[in-house]
This record gives sequence, structure tokens and C-alpha cells, in this order.
Amino acid sequence: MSKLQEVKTSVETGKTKLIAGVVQEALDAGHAATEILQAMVDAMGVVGDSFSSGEIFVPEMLIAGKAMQKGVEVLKPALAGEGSASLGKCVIGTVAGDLHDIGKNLVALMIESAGFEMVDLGVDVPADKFIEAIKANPGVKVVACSALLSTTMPAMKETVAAIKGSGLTGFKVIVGGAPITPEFATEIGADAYGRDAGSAAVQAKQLL
Ligand code: B1M
Repeated sequence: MSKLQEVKTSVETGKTKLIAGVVQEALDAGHAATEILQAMVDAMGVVGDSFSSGEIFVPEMLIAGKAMQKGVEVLKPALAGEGSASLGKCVIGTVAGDLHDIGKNLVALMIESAGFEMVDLGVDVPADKFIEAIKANPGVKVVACSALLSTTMPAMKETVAAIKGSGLTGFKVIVGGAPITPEFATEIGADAYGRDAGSAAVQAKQLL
């Protein structure tokens, strides 16, 4: 089995104790961090499909998520780059009702390595917490909202509306996550849409 396939299988099957070693072996074998990350993202796609078809349930999905998080930890130094934190602050969070944070954490990592100082509010973040964080952190230039569930898209809409209606200025709002489309981002009044972590970081810089 190739090292990349081993990474993918280890995430799919939730090998939380072994994954760090397997990812390190893939790096040592010369695979790029982005290639290894893609193998793990592909694995999560398989896990999601298995969940949809009723072959696995929430606990298995949770363990696969934990395996991916542990794998990403090993990749972080290679993915993060220099991260000089001179472009201002970015407030990031997964919107209310949504507990998914693997993608949000990758977006935070990439935006941070693009030069922003990160204020990570975590998951299940109500609109007023975003607003409090913007008020508490002078120099916020970007507010980034993630959503992974179609059922939390309305919470994203409410969050963007509340932030935009708060009277606070000096920052732009970027949104993303699996169910979010560029059209939805425009419809809810976001300033930008990020398809993935890399493009979110590019967008964050372009918004300045
Ligand atoms: Co959940 N889950 N989950 N889950 N889960 C999905 C999202 C799902 C597609 C699985 C499926 O059915 N096929 C489905 C959603 C269906 C839908 O709404 N259309 C689903 C469901 C239904 C649920 C529950 C409702 C299940 C239940 O309880 N019955 C439940 C909801 C809990 C809640 O949030 N209230 C639930 C729970 C969970 C776990 C807790 C078990 C676990 C999350 C663990 C964690 O995050 N710490 C989990 C997992 C692991 C998944 C899947 C399998 C993997 C998600 C993931 O981490 N992907 C997922 C299936 C899938 O994605 N194919 C699934 C890898 C990650 C790197 O990708 O998060 O998409 P992603 O992030 C990408 C982009 O989306 C983008 O960039 C990232 C990196 O490139 N991006 C942004 C994300 N945020 C961005 C922000 C930006 C820009 C880009 O700008 C700000």
C-alpha cells in the first residue's frame, strides 16, 4: 500500500494512535504536506458517504475526525509557513448550532500563515459572540465564519446580518464551508467566499 493510501485508510478507519506516525512516514517518503492533507480530506469524504449510506454512525465519524485532527497536527509546521502576523487580526468561528471544526481549523491555520493574528472563537458561536470579539479586539480586519451543515446556513445568514448591522466597521466578512456557495455568500451580504482553506487565505489578503 502506498504511504498516501495508508494515510487515507488510517483516517477512514479512525486509527487515532497510529495516524501521526503514518503521516510522518508519508512526509519522510517525500510526499508534500498538501498531498497528504488531500488524502485525509478524501478520507473524510469516504467517511461522510459511509455515514450517509448508514454503514457507519456518529461515533465512527467522530473517531475519523479525531484521527484527521491528529494527522493535521503533524502537518502543521509544513503547512503553516512563516506567519509574521502583521496584517491585522482575524476573528474566526463555526456558526451557532454547528460543531464541525476540522475545516475551520485548517482555514485558521492558512489565514494565520498568510500573516494575520488569529482570534479563534471555536464552534457553535452565536452572532453576539462574533460581535463581542470584534469589539474586544481592536484591529480586526477579517471576520471568518464557517458552516458545515445545510441546517446551519440560516445561522450563518443571521451571523453575517448581525455583524453587518452592528455599526462596527473596519473589517470584511468571509464565509465558507461545504454547503456554502459563492451565490449564497453574496445573497447573505458576505464580502467574500472561500472554497477551501488556501483560497480563504488568499481572499483574506485580497480583502485588505
Ligand atoms: Co458531520 N456531517 N455531523 N460530523 N461530518 C457532515 C458535514 C455530513 C456532510 C456527513 C454526511 O452526511 N455525508 C453531514 C451534513 C449534511 C448536510 O448538512 N448537508 C453531517 C451531519 C449530518 C452531522 C450530524 C447532524 C450527524 C448527526 O448527529 N446525526 C452531526 C451534527 C453535529 C453539529 O454540528 N451540531 C455531525 C457531527 C459530526 C462529528 C462531531 C461526529 C464530526 C465532526 C468532528 C469535528 O469537526 N471536530 C463530523 C464529521 C467528521 C463529518 C465529516 C465526515 C467530515 C467533516 C470534515 O472535517 N471534513 C462530514 C462529511 C464530509 O465533509 N464529507 C460531515 C474535512 C474538512 C477538511 O473539510 O470541513 O469541508 P471541511 O472544510 C473545508 C471546506 O469546507 C472549507 O475549507 C476546508 C478545508 O479545505 N471551509 C471553509 C470550511 N470552513 C470554511 C470557512 C471559510 C472558507 C472555507 O471561510 C471563512
